Amino acid sequence: MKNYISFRDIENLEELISEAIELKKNNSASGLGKEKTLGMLFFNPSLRTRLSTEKAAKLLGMEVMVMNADKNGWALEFEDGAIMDSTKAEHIKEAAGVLSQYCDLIAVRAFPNLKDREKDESEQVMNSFKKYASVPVINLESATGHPLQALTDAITISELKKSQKPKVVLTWAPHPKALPQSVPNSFAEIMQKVDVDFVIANPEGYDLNPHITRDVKVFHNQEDALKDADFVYVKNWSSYENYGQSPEVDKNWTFDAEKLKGTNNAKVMHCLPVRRNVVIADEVLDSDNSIVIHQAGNRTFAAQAVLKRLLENKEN
Ligand code: AN0
Ligand code: CP
Repeated sequence: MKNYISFRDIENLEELISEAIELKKNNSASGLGKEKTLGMLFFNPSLRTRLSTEKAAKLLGMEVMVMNADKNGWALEFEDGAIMDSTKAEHIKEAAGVLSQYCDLIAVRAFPNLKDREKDESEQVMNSFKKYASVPVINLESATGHPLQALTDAITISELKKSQKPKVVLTWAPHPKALPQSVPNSFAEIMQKVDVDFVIANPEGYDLNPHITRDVKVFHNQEDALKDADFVYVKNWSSYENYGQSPEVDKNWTFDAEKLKGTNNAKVMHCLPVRRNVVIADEVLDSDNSIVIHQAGNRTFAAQAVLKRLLENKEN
């Protein structure tokens, strides 16, 4: 693996999932990262991604440097040929070049602005790091994807499934703030690559990018979609069609005990952070059906498997 910017950078998904589960049982690669440094840059807040990726790097023996780029770094210019006489103090060409002097791997979190769809879809921040860094780049959630989360989710389903081909439902839920489509995009992509029966439920006006969902069945009726579900992945996202907006929804889409009853005693997933009693009701989050903490625990092993691949590739 040369970079981990999208889950499409994974060469053999089944193998990587097995490797992460193996690493969880036995940290057999603890010396691989000796004298190597991971640099992490955050343009947005994080709890899980920051700490699990740091932990994963340390389990491999790496050093870790973390920077809140939005608060502590110089404001970065990403446009080529820009005349930098305004507020941006440093160009990504120098910033990525310099970071590559200090780090063996660079990881970046940069959310979309949710205003200009075309600009967000160009993945300017992630692609600029890829272009100007001379070391591998890792996506810690970008404008359109969250591939470390998606790998975690595939690992979690693979670990906990009780049948060969479980039914997995991704359902939209309400949220007071407009959120990126990154998590559902990457989840929908990875679910199309593993052996599950996958459907999506969302209100009208909230269909995800059809180039991502492709042939996946999309229900606008949540109850119909939830029937016989073995896993329910709950997540809010803002509208893709009416880009970045949150059009009003007439039905109640909060995932509660009543909705859970309509499933096959499903395990309930969420990437976290979750707004209790808005996205998922207390009664569900506090029940044995919720696997959100277990899921967050797996972030470490997904990150460890990815960092291991990137380090191994560098050595070859
Ligand atoms: C972010 C999102 O929905 O993309 C991060 C989730 C991992 N969530 C919030 O901003 C609440
Ligand atoms: N799931 C996830 O990426 O969480 P953080 O935003 O806390 O990193």
